[in-house]
Amino acid sequence: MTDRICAAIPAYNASATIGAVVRGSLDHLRRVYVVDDGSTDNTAEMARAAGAEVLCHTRNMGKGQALRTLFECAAADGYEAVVTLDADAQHDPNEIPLFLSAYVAAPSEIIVGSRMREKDKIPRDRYNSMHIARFYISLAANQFIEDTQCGFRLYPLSVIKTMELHGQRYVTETEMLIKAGDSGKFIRFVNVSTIYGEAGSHFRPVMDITAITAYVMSYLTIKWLREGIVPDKPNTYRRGSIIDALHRSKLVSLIFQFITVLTALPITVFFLIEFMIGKDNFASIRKLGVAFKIITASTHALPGILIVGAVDKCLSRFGSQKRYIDDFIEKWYPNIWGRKE
Ligand SMILES: Nc1nc2c(ncn2[C@@H]2O[C@H](COP(=O)(O)OP(=O)(O)O)[C@@H](O)[C@H]2O)c(=O)[nH]1
Ligand SMILES: [Mg+2]
Repeated sequence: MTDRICAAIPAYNASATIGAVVRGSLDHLRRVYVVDDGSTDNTAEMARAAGAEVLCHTRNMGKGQALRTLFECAAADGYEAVVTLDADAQHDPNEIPLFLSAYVAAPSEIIVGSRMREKDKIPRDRYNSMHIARFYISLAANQFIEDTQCGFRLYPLSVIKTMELHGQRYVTETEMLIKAGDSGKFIRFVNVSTIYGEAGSHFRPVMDITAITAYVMSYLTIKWLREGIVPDKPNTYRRGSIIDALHRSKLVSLIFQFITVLTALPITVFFLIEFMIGKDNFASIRKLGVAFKIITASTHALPGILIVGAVDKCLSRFGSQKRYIDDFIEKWYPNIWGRKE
């Protein structure tokens, strides 16, 4: 089986850690691909010295583009599936066998590492953003996904082939979960260790969270516009469908996302009314058995995050340790699936 699966590591300025990640991965898989994404340090040399096959982007194109390059390369070399790991040693390569066993049981499902077993190790602000992201991504993917932001995953390339990928930077990983889930595929998870070490992050909290939120909102808008009028069809994605057409051009995608964010609050009320009047529309929501009222309320609470966050910041200036934001997020973005973590 290790002949059919390879490791794939997107890397950007990761010279301190990439060697160990590559060597650790080679203990479990015969081939490791690294995309050096325009690094300004010697990431490529370190990866090569550790035994990886290295592809180089001439400039930094972001994690999403690096993943696309890795998928293309693995597919061209005849692999069936890839295990992706972060380059900054946040994932323990010795946990690769967990993914391989899960793949044997379910060869056509994306398998996501979940760090929620040790969620207290996640910095609280990152956890909060993951919690909100999970609420909406799970709605779009028609199922509860415990950890939507972990880069330690196994992707069967047959599943990747069923979707067009347009997301930039960190959006791509969200896009893949949504499109797989919303075309009717189950997304599996395996528990992995939660490691927050020395390495810094390239994740830009405001920009990258905004990009992910805007993408998910734009996706849900199209999904729910369709589900509002087409009965009994919870899975709305198919390769080449309207959502792909709207994201093919960067400019159109940007305008479309901007409009959906601006209109998110009134359009959710419109969807709620449609939901209350209809009987077998919004099949994905009805199947989940959740009240659309909660989703509408949560969406209207989104601006509250900025306000409560600002209040916490002000209070902390005066030496207060109180964080109202944590309770706010737990309350307004509940686990409506009732699944245990
Ligand atoms: N190829 C490429 N990979 C990136 C880039 N930014 C991040 N990564 C990869 O994505 C992983 C996770 O990114 P990181 O910045 O550590 O985000 P965090 O772990 O979510 O805080 C890194 O370890 C890299 O493997 C980028 O610009 N290009
Ligand atoms: Mg990291």
